[in-house]
Amino acid sequence: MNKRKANVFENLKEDVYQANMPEKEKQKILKNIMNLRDKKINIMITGATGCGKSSTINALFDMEIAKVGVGVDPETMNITKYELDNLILWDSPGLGDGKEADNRHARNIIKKLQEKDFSGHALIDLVLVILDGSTRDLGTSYELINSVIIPNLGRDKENRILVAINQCDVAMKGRYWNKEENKPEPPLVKFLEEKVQSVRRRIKEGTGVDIEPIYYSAGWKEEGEKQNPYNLSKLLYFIIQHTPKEKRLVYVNNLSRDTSVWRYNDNKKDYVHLIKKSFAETVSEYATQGAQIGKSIGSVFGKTGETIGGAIGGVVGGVVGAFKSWFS
Ligand SMILES: Nc1nc2c(ncn2[C@@H]2O[C@H](COP(=O)(O)OP(=O)(O)O)[C@@H](O)[C@H]2O)c(=O)[nH]1
Ligand SMILES: [Mg+2]
Repeated sequence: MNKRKANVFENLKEDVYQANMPEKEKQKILKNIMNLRDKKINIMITGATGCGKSSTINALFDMEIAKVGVGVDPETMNITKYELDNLILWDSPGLGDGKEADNRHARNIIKKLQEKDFSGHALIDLVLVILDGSTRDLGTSYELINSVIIPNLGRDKENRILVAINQCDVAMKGRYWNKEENKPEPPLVKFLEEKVQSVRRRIKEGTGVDIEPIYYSAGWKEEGEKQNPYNLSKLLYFIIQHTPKEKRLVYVNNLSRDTSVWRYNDNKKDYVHLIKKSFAETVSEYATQGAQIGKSIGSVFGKTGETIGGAIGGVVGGVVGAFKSWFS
């Protein structure tokens, strides 16, 4: 585990100071880096009590911030804000806490979705809706997605909502979960893929919006025992794809440095590689804007490459070389 906290912006600056290029170009790039550093990401995380919002936040990000499994008082429960540098999470109760509480939650969510940032854009970049994969009745979740969230997302709806089905390990009451390899066996995979399709269909029918849900497990910890997450890298990859490109580097400094959380994923894609590549794209498209450094970009940002690689549990040695290839 890499204990040093990543600071991708400091590394970018250092790389530029040390690079062999005209002072004028350096100044342009440094200014771009400052701009990237000032970007903020706001994510709303919502879903029924017990679906795993807190567990998901703790698994993804580098801080034990969200209390897991705390009893909720629907009367006082509201949106909780977590700030990790420029990454801001809004943990919002979903529906299913009774009519009165639900009305209040819905109002709070709608108000938050309508909020604008200082530049007049919607404050919330992305809504992550978490469903509890172990329950049959997803009625209140469809209500939340179809009647509360999607109608209030404004334009570009597909890119601002991500639906993720958690607790995939216990979707069939724990059957067909391979504990040794921390992955679902074929009957559970089939069950989960059908669930994904039925969620997709229900949202399409209800709103006309076509989204691609995914399934994962945030894992769990209990005195001395733990189960690692599954498809957490996939979830992060989808989150990044749904985040405006110029904001993506904000994640790098705040990801969990526990390499075991990123390890277990379906093999449909090499998510870890794709995540690094999306960070590299932000560097190449935004950090160097207006500057002439051409093909040398991979060699200029060597240290940054190490940081990005280390940030999601890549083996730091060997990452520098790989960084060059992420740009191609
Ligand atoms: N088996 C299993 N349990 C989970 C998973 N994610 C969360 N849990 C458990 O579900 C319960 C509720 O989780 P929590 O994160 O507090 O949900 P929240 O109310 O949405 O914040 C806790 O006991 C968690 O340990 C998972 O992927 N698999
Ligand atoms: Mg919680």
